[in-house]
Amino acid sequence: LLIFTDLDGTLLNSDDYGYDAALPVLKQLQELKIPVIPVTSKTRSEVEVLREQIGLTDAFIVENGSAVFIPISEQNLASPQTENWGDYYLMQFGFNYTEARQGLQKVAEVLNQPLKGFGDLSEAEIHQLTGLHPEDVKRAKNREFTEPFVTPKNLTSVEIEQAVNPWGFQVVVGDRFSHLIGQKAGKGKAVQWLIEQYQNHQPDAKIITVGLGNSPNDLPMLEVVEIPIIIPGKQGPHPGLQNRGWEVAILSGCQGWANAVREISRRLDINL
Ligand code: 2M8
Repeated sequence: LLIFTDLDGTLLNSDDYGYDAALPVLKQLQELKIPVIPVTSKTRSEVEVLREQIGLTDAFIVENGSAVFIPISEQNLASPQTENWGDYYLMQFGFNYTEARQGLQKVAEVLNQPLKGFGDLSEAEIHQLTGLHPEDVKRAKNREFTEPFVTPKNLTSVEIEQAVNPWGFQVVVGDRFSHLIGQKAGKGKAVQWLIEQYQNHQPDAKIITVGLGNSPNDLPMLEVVEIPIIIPGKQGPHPGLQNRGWEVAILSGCQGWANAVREISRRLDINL
């Protein structure tokens, strides 16, 4: 069993980024050596802190599927495609941050209007927009592959997409920002690649994959797992995820996450 999970609004509450209700289940999963793999818009620095706090040790996918970080302790998941990168093996799918910043500038020129990326916003501004603690703002700003920008109100998503495509980028709309990411990146591609690494390592094992997400930027991930689960917001599931016949957790945020994972495990005869 592999559990892929979005963070904001899924494992973490959307209002206060809390995760306490999920801690007992997370602990049991770790004891059973069931990998819990974050798949998020967040940066490596943000995920590293969270992994420490909640006791996760497995691989993780950052910046909307731009990179997979595999801890060196999980050497069996490394492949000829991965590179040694500090304490990790890195599989990069997207651009680097300098390229993403240059991309945003070019797109702003084409659209003939300023686009405010994280690199243009002060820490105070990001704090105000996200409610992140100042220390976490620093980590969110410490980007390596993608640039989130404030979605311009006067343009449609099609217009933005058309402006970024010729430069090799795509736009992923997150909970609060739009994210400029490489066309070769994506939550779906990164998750699929990592599933293949697990499968290559255990060719005879029947690996069951679960994915949990709350917003349309999780669609590509939910489409490549066997058991997709939607975590609803306070007003119910996101309209962009409805009518797919996928299971919807009963509660929002970390509570919904914990209940849903317990329920799936029970059905798979895993005792949490
Ligand atoms: C950004 O990501 C969220 C998640 O969907 C968004 O687009 O609203 C990222 O920049 C992330 O690094 C940051 O932690 C988060 C804070 O809300 O915003």
